[in-house]
Amino acid sequence: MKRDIFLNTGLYCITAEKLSRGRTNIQVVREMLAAGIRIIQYREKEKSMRDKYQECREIRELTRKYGAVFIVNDHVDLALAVGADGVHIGQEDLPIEIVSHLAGDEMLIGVSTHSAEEAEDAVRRGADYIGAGPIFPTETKENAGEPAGLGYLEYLARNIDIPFVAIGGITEENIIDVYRAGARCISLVSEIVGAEDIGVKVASLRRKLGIDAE
Ligand code: 3NM
Repeated sequence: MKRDIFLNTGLYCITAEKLSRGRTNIQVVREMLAAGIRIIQYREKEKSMRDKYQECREIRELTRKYGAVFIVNDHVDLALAVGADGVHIGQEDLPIEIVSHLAGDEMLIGVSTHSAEEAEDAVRRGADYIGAGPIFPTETKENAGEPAGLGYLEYLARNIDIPFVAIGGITEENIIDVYRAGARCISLVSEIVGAEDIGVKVASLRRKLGIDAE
């Protein structure tokens, strides 16, 4: 398993309860899975660790039922505690080698990158995939930094051998440009969690990418 799951998976979905129109993370994940999404990342910056643990346990059960990959943002301990498939970390978190040592061989490690230097460093240190963003301006992530632009995706498509996920400011209007720049795995946060009907939104994004619904 490991890296292969990212090839041509299309949409990588992330929770963001505040932007979810009053729906809970769990409700949103249920809708994502029902819409055929097969990679889910739990991202939650505000709740207590205990609440995150309870939600992640539930999401682990749901994702397992659907055969979906489950990745936990920020916390390797939480990822291990619930038997997640992966952990996603940022540039300010523990070094990749340390997370990798703690997580063991089977767990996927994703790393957020914002430049060619960070991407190459993440590959050297053993990341299984990288996040590439923000591609466009976004308000969903605090201190996301200046947009890296489509040129960053073109660079990664030509130069990086591990999968990468394009993220940040991607919408139904610009997703085709992201695809054309070389991204084969794409993450849209507010566009999906904030959709009135997540199933309809996912189907419509897939049509834009020319991916058949599962
Ligand atoms: N990470 P939206 S941007 C979670 O650049 C996250 O690493 C980013 O949200 C990065 O699709 C981002 O609503 C938020 O713009 C993306």
